[in-house]
Amino acid sequence: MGQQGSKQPEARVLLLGLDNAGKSTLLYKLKFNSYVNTVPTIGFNVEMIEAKRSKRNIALTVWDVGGQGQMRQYWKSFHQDTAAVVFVVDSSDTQRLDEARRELENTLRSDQLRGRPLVVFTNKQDVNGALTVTDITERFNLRKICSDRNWFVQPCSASTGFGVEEGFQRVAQMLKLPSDPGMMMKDNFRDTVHYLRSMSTSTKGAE
Ligand code: G3D
Ligand code: MG
Repeated sequence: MGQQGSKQPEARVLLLGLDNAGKSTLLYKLKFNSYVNTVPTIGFNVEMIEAKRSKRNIALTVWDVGGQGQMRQYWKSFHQDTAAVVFVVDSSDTQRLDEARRELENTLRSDQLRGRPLVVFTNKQDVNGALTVTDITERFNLRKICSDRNWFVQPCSASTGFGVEEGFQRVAQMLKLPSDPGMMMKDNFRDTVHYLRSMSTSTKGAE
């Protein structure tokens, strides 16, 4: 399809977490380096961002799937072809930490995500009293639940931008590319990448 001749590797990143964790704020901070007044995501947002991996540019399609209860049943349909999972936690919301942990555990049980790296963003570090990386690593029992995959915990504030780019650089280093052993890319993924690329080209043309 349209990707013939394109040398730039592409990979899908899933952005998950409970509603209100800060996923959409994170995505738009990364994409536009600006604060976007978010509304609860119904359905999903998807954006293409460029990242560096071993001096090469790679294109990440980042899927922000709505975190509200009724949407969570659809998370599974996004697992296919995923190169890395990003899980965003509201570190200031201690009351929902167990709910977040359960959702993460459920996600990691997916066969299609077996061996895929995980980066947890402990978001809202700008809030007084926010839990630290160490707190969340322990409360989520990450060493145990990630014994069979690469994982990393990135402190961040999607509002201020602290830790956001750094965390995504880490995602780019850790993710599994379609050319890596055991990874396959399906046509529907290629089509999505192609579509997003053509959209961003036509938007640039309109400016
Ligand atoms: P979601 O996409 O995970 O559901 P959103 O979450 O990105 O919509 O963010 C939910 C709320 O958290 C928003 O506030 C947003 O401004 C806020 N938020 C996101 N990231 C941070 C952060 O790093 N620090 C702080 N203090 N707030 C953050 P509103 O008030 O618009 O609902
Ligand atoms: Mg959202």
